[in-house]
Amino acid sequence: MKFFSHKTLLATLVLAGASLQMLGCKPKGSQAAISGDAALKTYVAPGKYDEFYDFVSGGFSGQMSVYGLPSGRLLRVIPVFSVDPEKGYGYSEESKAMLSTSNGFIPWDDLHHIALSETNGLHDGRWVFANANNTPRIARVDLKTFRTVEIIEIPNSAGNHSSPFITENSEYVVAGTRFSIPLGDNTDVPISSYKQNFKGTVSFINIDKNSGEMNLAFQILTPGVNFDLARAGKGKSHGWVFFSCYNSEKANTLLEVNASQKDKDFIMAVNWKKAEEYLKAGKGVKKTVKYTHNQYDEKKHSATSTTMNEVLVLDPKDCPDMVYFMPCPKSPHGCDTDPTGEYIVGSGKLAATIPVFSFTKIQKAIADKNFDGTYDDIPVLKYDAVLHGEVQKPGLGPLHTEFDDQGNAYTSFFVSSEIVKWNIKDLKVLDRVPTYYSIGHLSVPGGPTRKPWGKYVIAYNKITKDRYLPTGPELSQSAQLYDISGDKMKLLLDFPTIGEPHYGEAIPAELVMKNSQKIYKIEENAHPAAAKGDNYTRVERKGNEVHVYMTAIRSHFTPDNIEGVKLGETVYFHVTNLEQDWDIPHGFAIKGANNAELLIMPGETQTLKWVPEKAGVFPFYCTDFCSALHQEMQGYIRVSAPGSNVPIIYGTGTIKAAADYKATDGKTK
Ligand SMILES: [Cu+2]
Repeated sequence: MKFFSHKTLLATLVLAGASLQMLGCKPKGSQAAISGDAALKTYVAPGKYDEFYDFVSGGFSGQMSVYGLPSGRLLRVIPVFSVDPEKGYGYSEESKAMLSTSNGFIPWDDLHHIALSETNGLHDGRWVFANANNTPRIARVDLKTFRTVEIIEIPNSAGNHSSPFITENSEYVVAGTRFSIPLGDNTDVPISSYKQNFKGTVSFINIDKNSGEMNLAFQILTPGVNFDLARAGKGKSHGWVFFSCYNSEKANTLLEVNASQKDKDFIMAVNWKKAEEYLKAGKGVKKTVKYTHNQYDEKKHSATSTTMNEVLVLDPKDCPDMVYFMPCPKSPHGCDTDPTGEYIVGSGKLAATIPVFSFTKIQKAIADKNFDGTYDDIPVLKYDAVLHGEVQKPGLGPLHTEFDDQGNAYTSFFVSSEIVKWNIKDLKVLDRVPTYYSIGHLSVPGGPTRKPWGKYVIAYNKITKDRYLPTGPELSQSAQLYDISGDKMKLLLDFPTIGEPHYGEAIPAELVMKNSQKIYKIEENAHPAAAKGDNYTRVERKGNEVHVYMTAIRSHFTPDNIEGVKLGETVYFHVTNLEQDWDIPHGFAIKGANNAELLIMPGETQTLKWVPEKAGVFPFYCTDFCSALHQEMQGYIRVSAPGSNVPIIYGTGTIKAAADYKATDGKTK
């Protein structure tokens, strides 16, 4: 047996003192929280796959990121609401329409929440939905391609926070407005007239069973509160959606004080089956609005944007028995239904307890008209009549709850920076672990569904501080992975995230990877500017525009020499990637373009717009390393003075004049 020398002992004590000082105000057990086998449990050997995909919001990056779990490896950033020069998203002519709104082209948004599509209350691995919190929109990402294929704007809304929560069979995704606003024709009103003129809405966006296409089915007019989060009922509570809301005080200034006056705000319970009946009975009032509906056609490799002008609005005043309020302490954020659909958990940011409501009791209170008056003419159910019970002294600042497959709930606590595990039936606290630091949402794989897969809980944290090497004033955002397979939760892993990770949903990899698309079939390419072979390549002048119909294949562009463009003309490069192999994209970039690159997948056509600003010869090249001769994959385009008589000539290897080609069908004579 060895003894510590005095020197070693002294060093150990000094170190211990230093680390105690560093720990300072951190949660207890910061260093001891890692269990011995954490590395083994998160190790995914090189060449092996992770067990889960985790789709995580990118917050103010406007994008969604995809991680493998349990490794925490970043697999992909999917551009959704923000332009992405890496992928040409929002820069290529084809993708610009995805970011069209009633306010014009918007290159950015703030993506908060994720909803995976469901069938029979289970994740089906088809689509993932995301919300834009700034300019209200919902996006659909196709999990065959991991690409954003649809974005629908939400009218009569401002700050689409309470979104895109999904019903059990993906009948609807919902969208509750964070800000109430003046609606209708005259919105130019004093802000101080909030109580008279400001209204909220919740929207129900229908999802087509087969195509996934979204359609704004109806909106419900609500009092001027702020909607925060929502969850659909399941099982016995199928047909209902529960929305948390704060600011029942209807404050319009200094909300941190003025919207925190009442002991209880509300969870709003909406019976959407009833709403459907009212729609059928013609109770929906057509309102004139303006919103865009953007769709990406995977055959034409192009997005189109359609302006919509109408929405059906249901007013609870005309539709009794459709909307109820349940009192919920205090400024609730999370509003989560357990796997059975019987329990609805409210998480009041300023509350000292967690109220758990019973769907059975809600139904009884409605039947018995057990009301505590009304709020803007909408019945308020008696708190005690709908309450299953309260979790006592759970922690500080409860935000959000998810569930495992054993009847347990996991609630995040922002203020006390921890995850607390408790039993849904007897409401007893079972375990708590610190998070580093200030957790917002959390997620259990399958946690919002009828059959959670359990195994892990992931913390999405608001503050990172000292968890990684410092990178100046701005630090990476952070998530943490905990093992929940035993009685006690165990911290396994920290991993950095892109933007602010508000929320994520994880799904077993096997449900997604089997559908993953490898290429776009060239014979199915219906892009009007596709060149599906080198003999279709050409350069055409159309008025003030020059269109280059170009192909890319290892390792050359056709054409790679182009002359005859005149200053003042706009050049469109329509580049078709002729490859039919997985993982062989080609890129396209040209010197001095006020634009991004194109990144063109096998079989795809994309277009770069370029307005030359001076005469000269400009090189272009492939940006994505594609072969041993990738560096040779380059070309030149010559731009001449406006009055020049340089003819259009082009080619690769052999240079031809434009006259050798028929402009109409692009085929050689
Ligand atoms: Cu290349």
